[in-house]
Amino acid sequence: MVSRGFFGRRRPEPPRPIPPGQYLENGFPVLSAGPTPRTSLETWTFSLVDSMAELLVQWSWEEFIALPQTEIFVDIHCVTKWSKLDTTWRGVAFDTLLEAAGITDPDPYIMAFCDGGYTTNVPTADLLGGRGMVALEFDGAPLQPAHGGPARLLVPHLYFWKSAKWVRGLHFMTQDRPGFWEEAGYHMYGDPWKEQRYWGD
Ligand SMILES: Nc1nc2c(c(=O)[nH]1)N[C@H]1C(S)=C(S)[C@@H](COP(=O)(O)O)O[C@H]1N2
Ligand SMILES: [Mo]
Repeated sequence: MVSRGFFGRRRPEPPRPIPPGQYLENGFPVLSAGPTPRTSLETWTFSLVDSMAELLVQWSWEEFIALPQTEIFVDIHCVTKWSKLDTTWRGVAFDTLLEAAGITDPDPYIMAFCDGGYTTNVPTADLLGGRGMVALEFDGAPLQPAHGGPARLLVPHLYFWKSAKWVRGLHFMTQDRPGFWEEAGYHMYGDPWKEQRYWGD
């Protein structure tokens, strides 16, 4: 199964433009605000929570990996100025989560929450149409713990801090609110092509 949001348009071969102020990185730097949490897959769950803090749905690991998965092929851009081209990810598209949960009219924002306490806010529309997923694999292998394994949010068209590692669920919100880095001065939206790095950009 292939997601149209990522495969629908043909991209030029590298070298191709990268967002302003970025440089190309061939490795895969690890950037974490704290230690790598270790949650056993027996107790791992993924939850969707509504704006009144009511649990809408909760999947166990076994249930989650049984959901339909998609593969995506994208460039990623970190606010610390590295960009990495042609990364391959596999996971469960946000559209699939909504469908599985029977949610047809989601609130306009989400706050991703994670093991370790990290949070980040994203407009719901930015996750729709194949543009956001919960990634379980990178480059054909299970996501390494340092890179967010067992599961991370992936929103590749926004700066990479929006791609929350060790994600455990999404809180829907009726209004936008800042997450961990957004409270500390990072931009509320974070479009790399507009260099929306910090407040006021
Ligand atoms: N839970 C959690 N997710 C996180 C972070 C974090 O500190 N904790 N750092 C963010 C930032 S600032 C970046 S650039 C990317 C880095 O992902 P990587 O370590 O896989 O390169 O993860 C994002 N997701
Ligand atoms: Mo970052």
